[in-house]
Amino acid sequence: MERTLLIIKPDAVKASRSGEILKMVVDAGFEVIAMRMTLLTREQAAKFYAIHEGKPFFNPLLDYMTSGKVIPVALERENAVTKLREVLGATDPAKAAPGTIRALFGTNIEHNAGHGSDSVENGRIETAFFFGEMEF
Ligand code: IDP
Ligand code: MG
Repeated sequence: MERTLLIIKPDAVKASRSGEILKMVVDAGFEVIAMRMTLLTREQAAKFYAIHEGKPFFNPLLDYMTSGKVIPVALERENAVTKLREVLGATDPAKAAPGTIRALFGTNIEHNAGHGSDSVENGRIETAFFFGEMEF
């Protein structure tokens, strides 16, 4: 079964939207296979987002992702990576389809409520980042 990582980002956690977001992914047919709440260190955030190092939004992104608790959630479903990105909506909440997590709960292109893995390979790497190589 395909695996992907959802992160409920600090703005959504602070706004008490975590329950609604989890309900949306469960209603979309995902199984929650692991979940926790954590405050990322700057080092962890930099490692997780290493692909964006050097981009103008990299340091602000680390500020944001370490500004409060996040909820990483390992999810499984057929076609999980593509499907989660559909449920999340476009990176910029202003461009996200109505009814998507980012359209409903995101503030702007940076503070956009949720993360979803962008490939099947990264789904494996990112779930392992938070939950190790444990058998679910
Ligand atoms: P994604 O989260 O939709 O995969 P990425 O391009 O991988 O989008 O960017 C990672 C995160 O960095 C975004 O979710 C968002 O929080 C932030 N970000 C992306 N592009 C910008 C930008 O142009 N300005 C500010 N923040 C951005
Ligand atoms: Mg991405």
